[in-house]
Amino acid sequence: MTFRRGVLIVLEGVDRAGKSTQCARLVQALQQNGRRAEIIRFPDRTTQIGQLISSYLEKKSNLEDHTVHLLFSANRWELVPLIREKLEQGINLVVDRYAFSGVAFTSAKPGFSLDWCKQPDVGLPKPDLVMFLQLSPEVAAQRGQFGAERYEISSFQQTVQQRFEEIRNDTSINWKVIDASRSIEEVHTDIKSASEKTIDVAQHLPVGELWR
Ligand code: ADP
Ligand code: 2DT
Ligand code: MG
Repeated sequence: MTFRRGVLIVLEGVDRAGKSTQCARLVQALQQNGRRAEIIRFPDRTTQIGQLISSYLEKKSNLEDHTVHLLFSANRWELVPLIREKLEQGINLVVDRYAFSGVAFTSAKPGFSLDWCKQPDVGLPKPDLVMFLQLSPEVAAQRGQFGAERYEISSFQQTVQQRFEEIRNDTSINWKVIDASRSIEEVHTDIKSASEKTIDVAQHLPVGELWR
């Protein structure tokens, strides 16, 4: 039997688009189909770097904007050995936010270019598929109020949405835009089908390098 690696599938999108809900549903569905699958989320708030980030997001501490950007990136790099190990073991990884959130959120701040924001993440394991859960701010608002975390302000989120649109012009990435305004089940059906197709193709290919 030829060896098949796990694939790296990322879900991105604005706040309340349904990323966390759909990551959990996808992992469950892949497992039910007899595949190995696990969830990873960024930021991973459990590590020492993740705790610095979490405290910043909860507004319990302040960090300079470049510094926190580099910490978000470092939080991905510290997980790379684990990510590579899992993929090599044939475990499919479903990732709740990745470097695209990193670029979209920091570049929504004044004085940050997309290009500068991308640099620290150049060379990360490249996702085989990035699904962008598309949702208008109006529909997102119907899904409940913002929480109290640092970036949960509607004017900032609108700028983040614009940055995501720019980032999606990057044709080196396998993007799939998903209409996230539908029911959880309808969205899930699309996400599962795109993921299964990606697994069939990408499991035979080497893992790429992001933005390189
Ligand atoms: P995200 O991780 O993108 O911020 P969540 O998965 O946490 O989004 O979902 C935000 C809220 O919206 C939750 O209360 C969730 O139950 C609800 N929700 C998720 N998907 C849908 C959907 N397709 N339709 C309606 N409500 C949804
Ligand atoms: P959630 O835990 O609710 O997803 O919110 N963020 C995330 C960044 O600014 N840079 C990054 O690199 C990443 C991964 C998005 C986490 C918040 O952190 C922001 C919302
Ligand atoms: Mg979430």
